[in-house]
Amino acid sequence: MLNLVLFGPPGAGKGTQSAKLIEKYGLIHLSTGDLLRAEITAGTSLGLEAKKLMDQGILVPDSVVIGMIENKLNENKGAAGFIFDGFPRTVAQAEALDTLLEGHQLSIKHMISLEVNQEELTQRLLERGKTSGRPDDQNEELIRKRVQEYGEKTAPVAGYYASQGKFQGINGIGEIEEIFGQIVRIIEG
Ligand code: B4P
Repeated sequence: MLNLVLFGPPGAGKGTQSAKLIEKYGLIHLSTGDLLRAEITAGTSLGLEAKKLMDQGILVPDSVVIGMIENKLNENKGAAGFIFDGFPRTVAQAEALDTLLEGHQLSIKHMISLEVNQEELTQRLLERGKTSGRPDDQNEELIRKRVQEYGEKTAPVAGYYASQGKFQGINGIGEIEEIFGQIVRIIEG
């Protein structure tokens, strides 16, 4: 089973590369960002709470996203593998994911980190904001806040996977196909 974590700051291209990996390897896509936006669209109480935080560029509580991932793992027993996109975003989430996977006799094979500088991230997200309708993509100050949250809470997750020998960093700037080729080489390496 191929279980991957796709990692990187907001706008690094995790969603973009996930779509290509799913097509090539038939993996189940678990994006906590997409799951939270679905809750917001459905108007659930969880979605209403999450929206308040997401609209400020702040991470939602660990317990909320861990619970969502647990449900999805249980719903997809027998899958060819999972791609975790935008999760884990804190060390507590990474530890919880390992525990959940162990309960299913599974583990993460690679943690692939897309490295992109702040200037490029801001450009990409403002560009996406013109069409995505996402409030968190339409304001430069909010984008800066998301990148700051990433630096403070999420970047340490890289060390967690490095200590397990699973961290693989790649340059996330360049042609989408070329970046995808680098990811495939890691997987098939
Ligand atoms: P997410 O939905 O995870 O989204 P993201 O980080 O904004 O984007 P991603 O990296 O997937 O970028 P994409 O491929 O789309 O998070 C949103 C919010 O949800 C968070 O701020 C947080 O509040 C909350 N949240 C989510 N998960 C959480 C968790 N686990 N714990 C707590 N809170 C959580 O690419 C962006 C743009 O760049 C696109 O327009 C794309 O076309 C473009 N692009 C991609 N690759 C490119 C390339 N190589 N060159 C040029 N442009 C490229």
